[in-house]
Amino acid sequence: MTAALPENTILIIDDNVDTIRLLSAMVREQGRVLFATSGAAGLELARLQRPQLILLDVEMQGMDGFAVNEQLRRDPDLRSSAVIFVTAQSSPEAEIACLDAGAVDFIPKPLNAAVVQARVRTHLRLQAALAVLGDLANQDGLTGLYNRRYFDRQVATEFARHRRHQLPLGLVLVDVDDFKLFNDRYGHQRGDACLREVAETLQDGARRPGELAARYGGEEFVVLLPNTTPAALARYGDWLCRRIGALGIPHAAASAAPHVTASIGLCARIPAENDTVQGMLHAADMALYRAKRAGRNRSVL
Ligand code: GH3
Ligand code: MG
Ligand code: MG
Ligand code: MG
Ligand code: MG
Repeated sequence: MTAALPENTILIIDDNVDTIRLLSAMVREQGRVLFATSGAAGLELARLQRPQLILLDVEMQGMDGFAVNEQLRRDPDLRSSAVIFVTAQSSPEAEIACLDAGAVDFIPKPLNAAVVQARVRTHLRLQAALAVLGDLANQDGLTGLYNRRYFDRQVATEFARHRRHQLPLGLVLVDVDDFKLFNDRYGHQRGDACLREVAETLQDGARRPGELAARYGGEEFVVLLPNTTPAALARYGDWLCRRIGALGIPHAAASAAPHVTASIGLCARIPAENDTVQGMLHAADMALYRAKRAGRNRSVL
């Protein structure tokens, strides 16, 4: 028997309490087991607990299994939970209908403990592999920060949310100063190590809920700060600039200081009706350009 991985959560949705009891007993070694006796309650739990796997009864009072599954597949937050249908209708047509609906598998009743466990084991393994791939797809390989692709997706969502609620969105563009000279002088390996240290500083400065630091490309980074006023963003930019300088990474060829510094361009505003993410990023980029022109190692709004 495999030890239960603490991160695995299995949600059982079934309107029959006896079936829930039976299934729970079968899979309890394989993860944390939650249950709901109706589709609506199951969706609520799935939203709160994000289970890896949902064992879903097909025939239920009220919302049936197919209706629950449709809601799960439609919701981007719930889509990553894999559904296994559990049903007494074991015709080939019923099985095909379950898989066509987007379920990963089908378990026929009457339940056989060894079969249920084998299927759950297999799908928990696949779910773990998918989670790893998902993380990799969003991550920058050198620094471990989120990558541009993930940032682009998140910033679009956040921009829309800030526009809807009329909140100020803060964007921070960070560009390492004279980095070409750094590479020329110290070599690419030291250059890579330098980018990792700067990235760690950015990660450290973006720990509150909703904050996000990403590698934008090359020696450029971006930080997204939800609900941040221009005044607060200006303070953040200055603080971040000091933090990067305080790393004290020697850079004898730099123009602004004998250590590695960065220039920072800021943009904070409540998105107007005709505003775009590109417009805000462009504004931050213009501010960054002014920071460079003014002598680098500074933050400009
Ligand atoms: P400025 O102060 O105007 O920003 O000057 P800069 O030299 O930093 O800017 P430039 O755009 O001329 O050069 C950026 C350098 O960053 C050139 C490129 O080789 C280096 N770079 C980009 N990505 C990486 C990387 O992943 N590792 C290393 N070591 N260097 C990188
Ligand atoms: Mg039922
Ligand atoms: Mg650059
Ligand atoms: Mg440049
Ligand atoms: Mg640079």
